[in-house]
Amino acid sequence: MAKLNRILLVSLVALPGVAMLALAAQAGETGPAYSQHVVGKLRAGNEQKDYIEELPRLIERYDSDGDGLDRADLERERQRQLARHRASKANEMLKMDLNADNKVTREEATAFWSSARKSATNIEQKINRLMADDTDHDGELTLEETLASVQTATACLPYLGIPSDILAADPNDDGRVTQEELKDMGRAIFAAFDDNKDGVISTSEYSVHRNQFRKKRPVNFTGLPGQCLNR
Ligand SMILES: [Ca+2]
Ligand SMILES: [Ca+2]
Ligand SMILES: [Ca+2]
Ligand SMILES: [Ca+2]
Repeated sequence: MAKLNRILLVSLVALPGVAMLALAAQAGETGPAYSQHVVGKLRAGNEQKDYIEELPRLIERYDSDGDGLDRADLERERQRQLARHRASKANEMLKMDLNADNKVTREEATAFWSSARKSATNIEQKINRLMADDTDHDGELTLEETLASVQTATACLPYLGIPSDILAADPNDDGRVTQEELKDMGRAIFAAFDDNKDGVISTSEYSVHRNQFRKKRPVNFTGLPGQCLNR
């Protein structure tokens, strides 16, 4: 669980939504917005029909009301992710609460981690990391302190792993990407790859254009509060 938690935190921090926006602006990228997620579904050997038929799946799982992908869908998914993350941190903390008072002391954490296989230094490091969330420094890490630390750490994270760039590439910019718009995006991308217009993406067409699309910076939709964008 601790490992999972670390992986989640690393992946949360590593995804550069806001940084990407800044870089794109610096690089002065122009041209039509496109979604890396939509490009990413295209494979060498694809016929247009097969590629386009796959695309609805990109948004179906988020678009729970079936009216296209909009900001509310992204926000709901983001809230789900963050709630899972809070639950995971609370679980980590509570399993060390050996006397069941909803607080963890250094003594409890030491008792929890003590084992012949861990060095004293290793345990000390773990405890220091844990107790860094004891924000009032009273020697007791409460559940509230744990949850508040997660909230602070994640408040300005972008839409992680959620295809928010599809919304950023909305062709008519009305804040909603319908299945038909998504397919239109796919058709445009397919046409950009299919140099000889034979309706199939050959291996060489794929590799040439995949590299070109990687160099273009996709537009990202962060949807984050203003104070987060200035960080
Ligand atoms: Ca306790
Ligand atoms: Ca405390
Ligand atoms: Ca739209
Ligand atoms: Ca072709």
